[in-house]
Amino acid sequence: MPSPPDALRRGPFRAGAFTSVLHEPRTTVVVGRWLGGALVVCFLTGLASHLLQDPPSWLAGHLPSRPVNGYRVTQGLHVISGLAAVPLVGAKLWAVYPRLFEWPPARSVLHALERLGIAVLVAATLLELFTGLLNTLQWYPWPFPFRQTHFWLGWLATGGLLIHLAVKAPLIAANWWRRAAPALAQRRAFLATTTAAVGAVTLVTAGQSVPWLRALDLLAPRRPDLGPQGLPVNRTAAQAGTVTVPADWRLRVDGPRPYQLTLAELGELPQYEVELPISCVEGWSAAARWTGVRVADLLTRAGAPAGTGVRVTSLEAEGPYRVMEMPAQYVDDPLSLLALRVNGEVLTADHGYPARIIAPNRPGVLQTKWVARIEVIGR
Ligand SMILES: Nc1nc2c(c(=O)[nH]1)N[C@H]1C(S)=C(S)[C@@H](COP(=O)(O)O)O[C@H]1N2
Ligand SMILES: [Mo]
Repeated sequence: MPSPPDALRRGPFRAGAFTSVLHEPRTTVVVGRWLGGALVVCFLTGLASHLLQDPPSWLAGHLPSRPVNGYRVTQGLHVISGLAAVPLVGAKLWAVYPRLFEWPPARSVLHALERLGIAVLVAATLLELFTGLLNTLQWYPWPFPFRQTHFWLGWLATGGLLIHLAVKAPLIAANWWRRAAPALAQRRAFLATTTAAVGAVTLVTAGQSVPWLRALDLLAPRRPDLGPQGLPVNRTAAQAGTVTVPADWRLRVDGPRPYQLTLAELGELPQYEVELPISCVEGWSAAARWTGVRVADLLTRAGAPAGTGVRVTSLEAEGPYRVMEMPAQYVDDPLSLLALRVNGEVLTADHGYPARIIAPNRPGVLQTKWVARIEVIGR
């Protein structure tokens, strides 16, 4: 490629425009290792969340209903690693940003392609972290669907990251060990500051899913122990379009022997008490004590054999979580309830009165509130 004339070399493009000694590979590699680790955890836990929430049909029957807190842990880690990645990506970009003003801007077609790849990687990563952060705040100021966009950006960022690692492998290897580079007081201070920033961000937000950090949960959007009946509400009855429960509400169960039950009749069936968390995809989770009827018992009564999945429909007029499908392994799990009570009290409207679903190891979005109908959908 022909070199651009030197007269164009101004401002940050000048030689020696950046004076910090920390724009060097060892600092970049150390921060990059932490960032890479956070992004890999975030990607894998995000993938797990996506598959649990919206499994392809070949997988739906194989998702495990145990461990009970599985989704709580993976989604907690997803949000913790994503938030930790924010200061890390800042530190990483600061270490390398002088490269943005490299001269000449492109030495060869390959070099130009490599820079383009980095642009895609940086853009996808920043957008991914930004949309994820806003999602934890339940703020969706964009016209595109969050989940699909977040999913595909995740693949783009992770693919870009793998290519980046492959291209930089020699440089990373050469700077991996401490003895590879001279010790610098500034580097130690910079890494210590970065560690402190990550620690602070984690400590003041992780309490939204880690019970013993709850007292420090200052910046997270939720305190998992605050809310009616000791449990946050993600979407109130009013936000769901003021769900009206008809005075003659009946649970309708459709299967080989369809039937309907009033709330009083449901209350007369054998009741079970389970301790299960609501693990919201938006980052908070909280355990509660639920009481109600086993979903499996309701199906047996409808003449459905074990091993049948169901579709659950809410009274809600519309909304993405109005209809939910529950594969057979969750239906058959004795912990899966049609709950009538939480923490010893009849459900309030916001927690899903008159009846809601609670099942182990499932995302909060699938814990359907204001249940109207359960229908057998086969194996
Ligand atoms: N019908 C219906 N059920 C729903 C929702 C909804 O919007 N509509 N929100 C879900 C979400 S996102 C979560 S996290 C849980 C929260 O339950 P809670 O509000 O009782 O804590 O309910 C789920 N059940
Ligand atoms: Mo949620």
